[in-house]
Amino acid sequence: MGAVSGILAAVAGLAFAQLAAAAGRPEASPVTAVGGAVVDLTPVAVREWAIRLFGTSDKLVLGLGILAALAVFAVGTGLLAVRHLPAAIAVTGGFGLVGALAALSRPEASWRDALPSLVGAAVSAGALYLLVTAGQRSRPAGTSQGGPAAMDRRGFGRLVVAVLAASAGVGLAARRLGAHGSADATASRARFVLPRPTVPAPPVPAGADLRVPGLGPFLTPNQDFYRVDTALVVPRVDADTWRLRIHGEGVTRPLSLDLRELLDRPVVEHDITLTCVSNEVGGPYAGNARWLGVRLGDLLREAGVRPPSRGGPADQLVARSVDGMTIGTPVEAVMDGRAALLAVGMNGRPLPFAHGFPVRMVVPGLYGYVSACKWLTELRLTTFAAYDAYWVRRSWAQQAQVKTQARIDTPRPYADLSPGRVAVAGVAWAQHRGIERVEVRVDGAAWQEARLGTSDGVDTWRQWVWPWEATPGPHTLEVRATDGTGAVQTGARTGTVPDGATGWHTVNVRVRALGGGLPAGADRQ
Ligand SMILES: Nc1nc2c(c(=O)[nH]1)N[C@H]1C(S)=C(S)[C@@H](COP(=O)(O)O)O[C@H]1N2
Ligand SMILES: [Mo]
Repeated sequence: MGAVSGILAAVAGLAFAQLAAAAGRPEASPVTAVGGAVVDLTPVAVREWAIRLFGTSDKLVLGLGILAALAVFAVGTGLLAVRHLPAAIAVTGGFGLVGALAALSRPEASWRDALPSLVGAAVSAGALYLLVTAGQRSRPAGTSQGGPAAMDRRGFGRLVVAVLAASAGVGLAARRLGAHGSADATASRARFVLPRPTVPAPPVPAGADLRVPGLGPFLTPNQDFYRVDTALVVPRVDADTWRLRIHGEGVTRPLSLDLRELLDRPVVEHDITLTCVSNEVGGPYAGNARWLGVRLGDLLREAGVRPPSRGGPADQLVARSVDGMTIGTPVEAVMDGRAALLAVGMNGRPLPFAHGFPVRMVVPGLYGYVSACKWLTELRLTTFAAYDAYWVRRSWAQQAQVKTQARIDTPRPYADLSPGRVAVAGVAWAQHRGIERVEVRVDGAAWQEARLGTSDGVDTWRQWVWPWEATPGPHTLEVRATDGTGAVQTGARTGTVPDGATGWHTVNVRVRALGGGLPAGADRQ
């Protein structure tokens, strides 16, 4: 009885909290707020471990973990309530306070964000009181069969059903309201027509895509593009009310622009490969897209900014997103002529919400965590000495150029292959320096030069393929790239922290004996 009451009270509290959050800010829901606080407080080693273990499902796992913890606490509180109701109600209030404090600690929070947790705790305490007192009345405590206790047992049963029904109803209403709340943003994206590029990118060269089975397309489709961010609910920003503010040190003409004003400026198109600093050697956090947007360097010049090399006082550009993420980028890199963009388009479509709609940054040559702020809302000029952005406060480097990497996409690790010709293929990247050569070696023998896909410029990855005459037995394939400056990728293995992993991607495979599937040697005469 206590356990059931505890769980039901928690469910009712969560349902009402969700409704209150949906009516205000979805980020203020207790589960999301506590989850966000956990994400921000997680030590970098644990975060990297979770990413390795769960990949991009890490958020789902976190959500399930929080719910599981809540269930345990709910059962405990219910059991306590049977013995000492006031104590259980106090504990419930305590949970409400934790949720409220978590919500208030989130970036951009206002006092209103405490309400969902407090409402949830009040409802939960009320439900707990009703359930436990009804349950206690139904205890046989010496009364005869069929007496008032049996009636009260029915009363407890009815109360259980009523609490469940109310929670389900409120939960559904919260979902409805949540969908309605983001309807303006969804509509604004549906209405948003991408501007025509003033400077279109030439078509991707025919030979860039080698079309090797097992190798992804040269341009990564938006729905397959990796996603890395701290947002537990994807921010859905209304393009009609979106604004960007540019200010800070050395800004002589501060700007505040809405989307139309931003896109009154020349719009360019550029292919850029984006990679994550958390990507292990051989890992999946790399994608290539055709981006459409306004040149950030031009916009900064318009605001009166001079790069440090021309005497400007600010060397760091801090981008801030609607969810409070801060990302610091060298002003010099943004203004050195490369295609640093405030992007609105990704592969011919408005940015998907998950990739930063309506406006994000992309800077060729820099990892995403120091360049690619999604759901952008503010650009502030400052110095690296004066300010550490979000990831820098979590032991990542202040500045980080993308390191040269090559990846074997086919064959897959531990593949079981037939002897004979095998296409070994993958991608290699060294954004803004370009890829000049890719080499493969088998079992530590001499490096063999792979064939490269046609270059689409220095800012994108290049596909590569190498024909291997595979012989029976276990084999180790290794790959290394040489960038456009002639520097050969280092084989020294380092981890992702603080500024990106190094080392050669290595894949172990097994080649069957001739005749198919027989153990090695069994087919020998
Ligand atoms: N607002 C916001 N922008 C962000 C992040 C984030 O957590 N929040 N993560 C950054 C990181 S670490 C990377 S690698 C890229 C990933 O962009 P994508 O999810 O579109 O692939 O976004 C960057 N921009
Ligand atoms: Mo990243």
